Parts: sequence; C-alpha cells; structure tokens
Amino acid sequence: MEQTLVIIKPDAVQRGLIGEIIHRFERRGLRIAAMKMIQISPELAERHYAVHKGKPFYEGLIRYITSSPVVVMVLEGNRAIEIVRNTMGATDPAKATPGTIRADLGMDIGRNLVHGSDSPETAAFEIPLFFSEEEILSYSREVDSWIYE
Ligand code: DAT
Ligand code: MG
Repeated sequence: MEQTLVIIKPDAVQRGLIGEIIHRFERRGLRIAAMKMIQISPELAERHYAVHKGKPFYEGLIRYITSSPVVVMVLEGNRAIEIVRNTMGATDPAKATPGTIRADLGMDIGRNLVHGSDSPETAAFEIPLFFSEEEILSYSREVDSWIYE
C-alpha cells in the first residue's frame, strides 16, 4: 500500500472546506492513516518546500502556508499518490479539470487549497517532516474488499 502526504492548506481551513476536502478523499476509498491540525512554522515550511527555493513564487508560498492553521494527513491506498493528485487537479485551478478539488473550489494558483506528494520519493521525504512513526496508524477496514478486487 502506498502512502502520501496531504495538506489542507490555510485558505481551505479559513473557507470552511476541511470537511468537503476530506469527504472527497474518503469517498474515493483512501484510508486515513494519520491526521492532525497544526500551524506550520517557517522552518518546517522551508524544509517542505525546499525544492522551490529561489523560484519567484517561493516567498509568497512560505507566507501563505504559514499564515493560518492547516490539516495534515497521511492517506493510504493502492496508487494513493496518483489518485490523490488526480483528485486534487492541476496546480493552477484555472487549468484544473472540473470535478477536481482545485477546479471546483479554487480560482488562483497561489490559493490552491490542497497539497499532495508528487512521487514515492517525495512522499517518503514529506511524511516524516510532519508525522512520527507512532502517529501513523495501521488498521484494516471491512470495506476494503469492496474497494479493491
Ligand atoms: P503542486 O502543489 O501541484 O505539487 P508545485 O509543487 O509545482 O505544485 O508547487 C507548489 C506550490 O507552489 C503550488 O501548489 C502553488 C505554488 N506555485 C507553483 N507554481 C506557481 C506559480 N507559477 N505561481 C505561483 N505559485 C505557484
Ligand atoms: Mg508539489
């Protein structure tokens, strides 16, 4: 089973969209392995977004992600990384496919509501930034035999 890090970003929390966004991931069949609400420190934001350091949008991105609380989750499932990315939609809400979170709920690339790891390597780097091993729960669900063949 693959794991991925999801962040419900400050704009989504402020706009009352936590439930809406979790609902979409839950309905797909992803299992919530860990979840908490935190305010991201500048240090953590800089580690998480290190790959974007030096880009024109970097400073604004750090200000945005640290501006207000977020909900962070580890979601698990077969091909969870790809499925979460497809559920989120393209980075720019204006270009995202209708039916995705960013298209249905967003307008601006700088307020795109949600983060999801983009590869297994990224997930392996990002998850331990936010969660200790004890915080990530392993449990089975009866419904999984109806979600997976
Ligand atoms: P994603 O979040 O879809 O993985 P990314 O990793 O390329 O996208 O960028 C991280 C975040 O940075 C993205 O969610 C929004 C912001 N961002 C990316 N490109 C941007 C741009 N051209 N202008 C403004 N913000 C941008
Ligand atoms: Mg990314």
